[in-house]
Amino acid sequence: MKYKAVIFDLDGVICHTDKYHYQAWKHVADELGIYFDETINNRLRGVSRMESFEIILERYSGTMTEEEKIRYTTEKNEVYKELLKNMSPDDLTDEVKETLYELRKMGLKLAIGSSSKNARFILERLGLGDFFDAISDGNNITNSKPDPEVFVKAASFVGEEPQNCLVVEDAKAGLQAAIAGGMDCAAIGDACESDLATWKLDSFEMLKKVVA
Ligand code: B16
Ligand code: MG
Repeated sequence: MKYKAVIFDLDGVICHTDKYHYQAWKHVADELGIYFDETINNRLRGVSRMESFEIILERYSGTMTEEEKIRYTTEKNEVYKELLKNMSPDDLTDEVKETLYELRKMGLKLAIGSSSKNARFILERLGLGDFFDAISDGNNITNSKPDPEVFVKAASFVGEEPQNCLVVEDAKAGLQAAIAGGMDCAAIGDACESDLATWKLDSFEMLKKVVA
């Protein structure tokens, strides 16, 4: 086996909360009269909540105090959490579920490395609350991707050296984070546009071949 552990990004890899992030940010952007579309939303993948808001504010002509920024990011999170309540185990595809169970059968340790502070709630909604060997998320880091902290912590939580871990990511910032942490990375979805990845996945189940 090439690796001992696989560290999965959550949003855009295990599930598609990206559409809910979009809707919640759109709500705030509309309130402020800021132009916001799917292309701008793609730049928010893997980026922390406040850094995401700073990207949205690039198109804002006014000024905003730190207090106001906290108010709007809190509002975004409230809208987002309401949308997350719509999620259920049906939002986990059979392909992702079966692949996860097969990787576990192969003896790999499986962890989450997500920038989201809502990661545990999302995993519970998906019926994966107890599945992973470790969860490293927005609550246990100081620096978000492309800083490697979230993945370095995930590797240490499962007791593996970075060189024995494979990171699976849908965001360029996540690929950069994995590389900075000394890990191989597999790109899926949007991240396939970057040439940084060790592997490019055409599908989630292709992971079984990549790790073998
Ligand atoms: P929250 P990931 C990231 O999740 C999202 O891709 C990104 O859009 C979001 O801003 C970030 O989590 C923080 O999320 O507001 O829930 O703390 O891709 O790292 O799993
Ligand atoms: Mg992601």
